[in-house]
Amino acid sequence: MTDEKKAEILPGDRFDAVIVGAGFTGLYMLHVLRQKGFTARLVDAASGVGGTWYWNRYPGARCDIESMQYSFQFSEELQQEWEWTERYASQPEILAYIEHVAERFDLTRDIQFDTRVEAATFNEDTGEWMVETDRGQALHARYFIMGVGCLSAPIKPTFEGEADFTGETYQTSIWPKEPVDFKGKRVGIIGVGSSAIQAGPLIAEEAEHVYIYQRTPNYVVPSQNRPLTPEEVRDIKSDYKGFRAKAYAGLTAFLFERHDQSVFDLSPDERRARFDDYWNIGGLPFLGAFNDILFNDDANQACIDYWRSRIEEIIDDPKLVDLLTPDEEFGCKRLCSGTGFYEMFNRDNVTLVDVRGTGIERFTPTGLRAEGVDYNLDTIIFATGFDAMTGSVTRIRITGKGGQTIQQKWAEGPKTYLGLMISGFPNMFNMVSAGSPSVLATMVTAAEQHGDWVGECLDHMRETGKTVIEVTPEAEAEWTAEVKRAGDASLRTNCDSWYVGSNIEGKARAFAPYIGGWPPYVARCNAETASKYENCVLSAV
Ligand code: N01
Repeated sequence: MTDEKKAEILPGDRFDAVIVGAGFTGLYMLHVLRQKGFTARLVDAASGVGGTWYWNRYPGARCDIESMQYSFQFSEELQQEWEWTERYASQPEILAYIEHVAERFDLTRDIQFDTRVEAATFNEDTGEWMVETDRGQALHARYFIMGVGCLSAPIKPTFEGEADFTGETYQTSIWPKEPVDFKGKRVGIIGVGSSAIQAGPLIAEEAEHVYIYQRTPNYVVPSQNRPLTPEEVRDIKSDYKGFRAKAYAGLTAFLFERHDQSVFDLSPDERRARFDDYWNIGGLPFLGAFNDILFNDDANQACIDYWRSRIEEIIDDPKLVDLLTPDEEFGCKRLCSGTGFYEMFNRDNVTLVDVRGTGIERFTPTGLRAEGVDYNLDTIIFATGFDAMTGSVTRIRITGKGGQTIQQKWAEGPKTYLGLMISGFPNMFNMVSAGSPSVLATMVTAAEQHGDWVGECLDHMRETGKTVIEVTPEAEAEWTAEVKRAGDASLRTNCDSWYVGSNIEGKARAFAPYIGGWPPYVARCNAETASKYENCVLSAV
C-alpha cells in the first residue's frame, strides 16, 4: 500500500459515519455507504486491510469455511474473477483477496490505518458521536459503526519470570509479518485451541522439539483440505447466485449437506457408515451427519464414541488418546478442524504436556516450569485465544446517553437488539458480533447482510429527515431473552468456552452469538426494516 492511498489524517474531521475495523465487515459497510453517497472514515489499528486475517499470520492459519463461500457475493464480477486455489483458503490467500477487494472498489482512500480508536462519546445535544483515536484526533460523525470482529481482542496470560526468559516469544493472534525460523529450536506452544491445532503440526516439521502445553483438550476433526478442481469451481461459478441462495436458506448461511435424521434413526452399522462419510467430508460439516448431535446427550455421546474410535486408529499410545479426549459434549466448543494434529503426536519430536494440575507455574531464563518440571525452550508461543464477542467492543471507552459506558451496559453480558443496536447508545451499530449469528454463520455473508441493513436504515433516516435512532429498552430486552432462549436450547451452553465468555476471569457468563438460525434472524431484521423501525425511536435534533 502506498502512502498516497492512505486517507489523510486531519484532526476534527466530520463524517456521516465513522467505521471501526478494516475486516470484511467494515470494508463492506464502507462500500455500501459510499454507494449511497454518505461520507465515511474507516479507522483501523493495523497498517493494512484484513482485520483478523491481517493479524493471524501464524503458520497454518486457514479458514474453516470453504473458500467458495467465505467470500463476498455482492458483486458477480468479483466472485467470477477471483480464483480460490484450495477448498479451505490459507491466511495469505484470504488476505490477498481482501486487499484485492479494497483495491478493486477503491476503498483505501477512506481508510485511516495505524490508528486505534480509544473512545467514542455520544453527544445528546447534537446527536453526534465524537470518536477519539490514539493520534489525538477527534472525529465527529452522526453514526458510529463497529466492525471490530468477534475474535480480535487477543488475550495473553502473564507468568512470573516472563521478563527473565532469554528466548523468543510469539502470540498467534499478533504474529509478525516476517517468517519465524524454528529450525533446530525447542518450541513450547501454550494452548490447544484452533490456532495451536493449525500451527503445531507445521512447526513440528521444522523444529527440533515441540512441547504442547494442554490444559483442556479439544475435539478435532480432519479438515480434508485439498486443491479445488477446475470442474467444481466451474460448476459453482456457472450459477454462483443459485449456489449462494441455497447457502442463504440454510441455518448457518453456508452450504453443506445436513442430514435431517437422528443418530437413532439408523442401525449401529448404518450410523458408523454415515459418520465415516462425514469424517471423509471433514471440517465443520461433520456436525451435519445427524440433526441431534448438538441437541441430544445420547446422540452426542454416539458421536464422541465414533470420534474416539478414529483417534485410537491414528495415535499409537493409548495414554495419549486418554489425555487428548475432552470430557465435554462434542461440538460444545467451536469444533476444531485441522490437518495432521493427532498424527503429530506419533512424532518423536513432539511431547504433549498435560497442565491440568498446577499448570504452567512460571517462566525461567531458559524456558518454563510446568507441573513441577523444568522445560528448556528457545521459543514460546502463546496460542491462548481472545476476549471473544465483546472484548473488541468493550476495550473501547464507549459512552452513550446519560454517561453510561458500554462496560456498565454489558456488565451482565451483552444486551442488544438483533445484535445491531443497543438501547442508550443511539446511532451506534454493532456489526456481526454478540446478539447476531456472526461466528455461527459465515462472517462474510453476515457482513453483507448487516451492511445492507444499516445502509437501508441510514437511507430511511435521510429520507425522513430524522437524525437520531435508538432501539427501545423493551425490544432490546425481548431480543436478549431470545438470544438466551436459543442458546439454552442447544448443548453449546453446557461447557466452558469463549462462546459463553468463561475464558475471561470475571466475565459474565452468557452465550453471546444468536444460535436460533440464519433464516429466522434475517426475517427479523427484514421485518424491522419493513416496519420502518417500529422497535426504535426516531427523532431529529
Ligand atoms: O483460542 P482458544 P484459539 N495455561 O480460546 C489455553 C477461531 N479460530 O485462538 O481451554 C495453559 O480456542 C486454553 O486452555 P483452556 C475459532 O473460532 C479459527 O485457538 O482455557 N493454557 C486453550 O487451549 C476458535 O475457536 C481458526 O484450558 C492456557 C487455548 O489457550 C477461536 O478463533 C483458527 C492458558 C486457547 O484456545 C479461538 O481459537 C484459529 C494458561 N494460562 C482461530 N490460557 C480456524 O480454523 C489459555 N490457555 C478458522
